[in-house]
Amino acid sequence: QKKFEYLKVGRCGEENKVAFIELYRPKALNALCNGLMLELNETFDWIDNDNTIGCAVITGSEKAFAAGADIKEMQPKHFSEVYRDNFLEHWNRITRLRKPIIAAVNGFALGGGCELAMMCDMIYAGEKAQFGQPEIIIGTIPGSGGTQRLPRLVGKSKAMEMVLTGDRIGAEEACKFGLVSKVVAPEKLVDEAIKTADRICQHSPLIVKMAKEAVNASFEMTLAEGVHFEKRMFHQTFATSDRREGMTAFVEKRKPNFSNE
Ligand code: CO8
Repeated sequence: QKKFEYLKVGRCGEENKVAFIELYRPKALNALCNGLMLELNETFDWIDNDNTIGCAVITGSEKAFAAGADIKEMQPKHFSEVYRDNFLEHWNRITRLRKPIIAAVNGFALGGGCELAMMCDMIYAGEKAQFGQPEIIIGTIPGSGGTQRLPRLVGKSKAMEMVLTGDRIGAEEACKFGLVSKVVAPEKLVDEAIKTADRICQHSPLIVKMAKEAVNASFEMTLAEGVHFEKRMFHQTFATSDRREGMTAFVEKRKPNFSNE
């Protein structure tokens, strides 16, 4: 695996099908500088293109998942520059990832860090994790989906409270509001996320992609459009060998042997 400056990337899981990404910029609490984001995007290309990878897990350190966009990098910028160069436009590459990605969040997930976690498919949190959109404190607003994804996940009142005050919420509260689906002891967090990734890897990778696409459609479509889209996708599973194998294995009382076709 390639050596990166700001990431540790590898493979794990029972059958080595899980891509593992650790944000590694300890001096700056994993603040998301441009170099780090470019390395992440390169990693996402690899995950999408490598057919032996079924799922991904992304984490940070025990102290910080990521403390936001790099404020020192942003501090001297002017409107003309950020508008002209479409600053941060490439930060949402992760939302085009077709394989599932689980964020395992210990410590701070602030600003862009919280937004990065929300762009993942699910978030598991360590008991001491803290989520927040503190941009207002430094005179700006969330710039990578925070004002849009947070209200969809936690509702308007909690999202407004977080975005307008900059106050952080802890793991339990994040779980209560639906931002996070599981809270575990910090030292068990990564293993727990890998365990879930491994479960996903047992299924047909082809059908997993279709399931992810269908769930994501619910955020972009009306209910009627979404249900129609789902039905068509459901019908399409009947064009795959893996649908036939899955149902045949059930009938024959054996484990399925999926081919990704
Ligand atoms: N950018 C750059 N450096 C940072 C950042 C950051 N976001 N966060 C922490 N650091 C650095 C500190 O400057 C410090 O470096 P140094 O030792 O050289 O002074 C080092 O990390 C350690 O930090 P602290 O000493 O502050 O550690 P504490 O434990 O005292 O405090 C906090 C931890 C509370 C997390 C504190 O560091 C903090 O408030 N950080 C800033 C959090 C923040 O405001 N984040 C939002 C940034 S704005 C943003 O994300 C815009 C989103 C744009 C879109 C993003 C797309 C994904």
